[in-house]
Amino acid sequence: MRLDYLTIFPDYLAPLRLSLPGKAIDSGLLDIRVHDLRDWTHDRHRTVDDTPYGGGAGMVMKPEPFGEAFDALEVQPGDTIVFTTPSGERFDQRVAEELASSKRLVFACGRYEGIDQRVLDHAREIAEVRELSLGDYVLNGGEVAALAITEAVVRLLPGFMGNAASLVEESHAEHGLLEYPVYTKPRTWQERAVPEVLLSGDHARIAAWRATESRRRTAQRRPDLLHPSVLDDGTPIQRATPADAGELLTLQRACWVAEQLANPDVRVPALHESLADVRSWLGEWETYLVRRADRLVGMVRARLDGDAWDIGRLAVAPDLQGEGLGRRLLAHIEAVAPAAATSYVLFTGAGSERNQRMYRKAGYRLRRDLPGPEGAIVLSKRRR
Ligand code: JEB
Repeated sequence: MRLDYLTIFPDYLAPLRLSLPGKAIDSGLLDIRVHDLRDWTHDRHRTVDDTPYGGGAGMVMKPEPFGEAFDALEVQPGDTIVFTTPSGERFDQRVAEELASSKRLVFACGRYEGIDQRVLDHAREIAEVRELSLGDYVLNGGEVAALAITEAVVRLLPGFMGNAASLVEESHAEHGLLEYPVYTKPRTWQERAVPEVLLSGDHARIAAWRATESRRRTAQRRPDLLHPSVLDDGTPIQRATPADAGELLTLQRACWVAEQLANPDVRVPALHESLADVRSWLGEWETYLVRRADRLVGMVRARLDGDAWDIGRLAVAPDLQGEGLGRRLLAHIEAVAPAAATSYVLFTGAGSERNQRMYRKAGYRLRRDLPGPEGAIVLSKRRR
């Protein structure tokens, strides 16, 4: 694989030669070339930046040096130009695998406020382009991101890691869980013992322990990996903010009206709540919502009460009821329950057949032993 780097700080990329095995470079598996972008300037000051059109703070990298560099390096169709940028697609293992199948990667490392947009538009006409971001935090330039991406890609190249087994074992990470904790000698260190199961020699027990630890860690640290917060059609389930209070109140009222109209014989308990009330409980309840076509169509909230995850206000816009959105919101709020929760508890209107049927199907059982508000019944379910 050929790797080119365009940067105004070529020394910043010197670690490449340290971190990638010399063997891979010497054997020709890797051909690494770091270029000083200023080599393609022509003025006395070797200028690579200029003020932004439209005004604003900071400087923008001018297009000509990049354009000349692409020409000089004979970037061509089939090559991939990687722009590291805070506004890029998130770089992850899947992207690393895609990049690993490329013959040549050309990293364009920006600085200042970024690179003139026309460089990207031009790049798309001469090669494949990926705009990639390491994550949601701000760096001063693209070099560190280019280093990280390189390391993640290069270790995937066939013949790079002498150890084939360690690549196989990593399929674990690709199953989308965090790694289990690892231990080595000595058996006891500073009064801390290695978990007994790992010394047992019982491979089935060890595998089971590791799987449990992986899940526990993932649930605690990265619940998003266990339960991607999107509906089947890609609509995100988002955390509510105080700015959503008005729409949440409107959705609750619309649901109350629909519920009362559907059950004229029962008196659906009214919600006497103001906008200020909603804003105030949003601070105490973890609340999620779903928007469709810029309209709030679903919500649910929960908070921890002892070891119970107290779920409530599950609401779906009346015109969208019966499409499974309520079930998905329920599954979501269950999935995000903190590790301390050992059961789910919720109230529902005593007269609401439909809701009760949905909760029963989701595994909830009537709890006559637990107190609930007037006109409501209490349901609960053990956490698995
Ligand atoms: C990458 C870069 C800058 C707005 C603010 C700051 C070129 N995950 C990441 N965070 N920051 C970057 C990144 C990646 N990949 C990154 C390239 C540049 C930041 N800046 C500074 C630009 N715009 C300039």
